[in-house]
Amino acid sequence: MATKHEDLPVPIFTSLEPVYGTGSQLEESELRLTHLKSKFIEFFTHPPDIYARSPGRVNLIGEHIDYEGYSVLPMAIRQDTIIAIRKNDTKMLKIANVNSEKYSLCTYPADPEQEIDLKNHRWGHYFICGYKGLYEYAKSKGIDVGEPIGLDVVVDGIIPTGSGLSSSTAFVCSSTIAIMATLDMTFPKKELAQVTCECERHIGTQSGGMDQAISVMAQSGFAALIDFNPIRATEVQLPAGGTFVIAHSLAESQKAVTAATNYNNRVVECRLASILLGIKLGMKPQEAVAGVKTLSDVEELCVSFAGTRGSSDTVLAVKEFLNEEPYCAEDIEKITEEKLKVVFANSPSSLDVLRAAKHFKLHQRAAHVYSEAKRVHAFKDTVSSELSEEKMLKKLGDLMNDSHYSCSVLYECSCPELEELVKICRDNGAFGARLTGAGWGGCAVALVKESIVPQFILNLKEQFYRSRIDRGVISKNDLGLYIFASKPSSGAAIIKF
Ligand code: NG1
Ligand code: MG
Repeated sequence: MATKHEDLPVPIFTSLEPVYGTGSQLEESELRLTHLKSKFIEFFTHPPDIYARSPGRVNLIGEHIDYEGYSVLPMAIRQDTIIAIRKNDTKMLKIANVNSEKYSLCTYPADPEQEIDLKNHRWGHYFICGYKGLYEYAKSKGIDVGEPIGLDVVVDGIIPTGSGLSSSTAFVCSSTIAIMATLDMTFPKKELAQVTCECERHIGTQSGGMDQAISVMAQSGFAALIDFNPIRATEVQLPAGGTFVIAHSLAESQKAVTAATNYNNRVVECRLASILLGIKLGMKPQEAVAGVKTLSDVEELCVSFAGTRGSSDTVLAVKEFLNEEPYCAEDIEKITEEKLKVVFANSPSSLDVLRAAKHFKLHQRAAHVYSEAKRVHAFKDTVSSELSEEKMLKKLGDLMNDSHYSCSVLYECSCPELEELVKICRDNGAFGARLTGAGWGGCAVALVKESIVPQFILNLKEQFYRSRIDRGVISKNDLGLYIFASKPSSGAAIIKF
C-alpha cells in the first residue's frame, strides 16, 4: 500500500517553488526570505541555518467542535509564518521579529522546564510553547536530545493576528518544526500535528487540534476533513466554480488574553453538558465526573435515547435533558454530587473559568456542537455528491449559513462587526457566509461564485471597509491584508535556502 502523506515527515525543500508555486507569489516569497536572511544577519551577525514555514488556515465548517472530538473541515491559506533559526552557545533563546517596531526582542533561558508567565503575555511565548512541547515530547519518547541548547531566531509572520486565521498556530508549528530540524529530529506529520497541538496548550487555551493538523498536513489544492483520536486528514476537493473569500471584521480577538470568559469557558461548558447528559442517560454521577470529558463521549447514549423516540438525532437528548435556562454552579453540583472546584481541580485554566462565570448555558452549547458535527459531514457529502455545481454551491452555502446561525445564537461567539460583515457578504451574492475560527472578532469566510469574486470584493470594500478607512481604523494601503480570495495552499515545510 502506498504511504499516506500524513505518515511522511515534513518535506525539506531547497527551492521555494514547491511551497509557493510560480509567478508573483514566488517572487514575493523570494524577496521575503532574502529580507528575513538579511534581518537575521543584522540581529545576530551570521546567517540562519534553516527556515521552517507553517501556514494559517480558514475553517470552512465545523466550529468549536474539534475539542469535543468531532471532525472539522478547514483549508490552509497561503499566508504563513516563517522562522529562521540557528543554534547559539549562550544558553539563551533570543527571539527577534522582522517587524521589530511592533515585536521587540524577547529573550528566555534555554530551559525546557521553564514556566510560561501567562499573566504577562508576550509575543515570544508562542515560540516557548514549541520549545517546551518538543522537549517534553522527545523525553516522553525516550529520545536523547542532549543538553538544552540556546537558539537565535527571527520570525516573519504575515497572518493578521487575532483574525481567526490561526496566526498563533502558524507561529507555534513553524517554531516547533524549526527546533525539531535544528535538533536533527524528525516525526511523521500526523505525529507532529498532535505534538504541536499539545505545544500550543502551554499558552493556556484548551484547544482542539484542528489548526495544527491542517497547518502541518495540508496538501496544495485540497481542503481537508480532519478527524481526531487518532488525527487523520482526508483530502477534500472543492467545487471549481466557487471561491472562498476571507474578510476581516477588524474586531481583534485576543484569545490567549480572554480565554477565561470566551474560549476556555465554552470548553468547560461542553464538559459540564456532557457530564450532565451522561448522568441523565443512566451513568452514576461519580462515573460521569471521572470518565466523561467531551460531548462525543456521551454521543452513543444520546443516540440510544433518540432511538427510543424513533430517531437518531443527538440533539433530542439535549432538548429532553438539559434546561434552556442557564445553570448556576449549585444547580449543576446537585446533579454531579461533586463541587465543580473538585471536578476541575487538575485544570488551573478551568478554575479560572469557574471564577469568571456567573452561569453556564449547557443546552445551547451542546445543541451547537451536535448539530455542527452533522453539518461537517453534510458538507463533505455534498462536495462528493452528484449535484450540479450550482446546486452544490448553494447547498454548501446553506450549511455555512446554518453554521453561522448556530455559532451566533447558540454558541454566542460572534460579535456585532462579524454580524454586519456576514450580512453584507450575503447581500452581495455569496452562497453562504460565516464567522471562521474561534470568533468574538476576526474573519468571516464567504463562498462566492468564481466569476463574481472581483466585483464582490469591490462591493465589500465599499460597503464595509470604506467607512473604517475614513475613520482611520485601517489604512487603504493595507486593505489587501483584510480581504482576499484564497485557494487551498500547502502545509508546513522546512526550507534550506
Ligand atoms: P483560532 O482562535 O481561530 O486560532 C480556535 C482553536 C481551534 C478551534 C477554533 C474554533 C486554537 C489554537 N485553535 O481557533 O482549535 O477550536 O478556535 O473552531 O486554540
Ligand atoms: Mg489561534
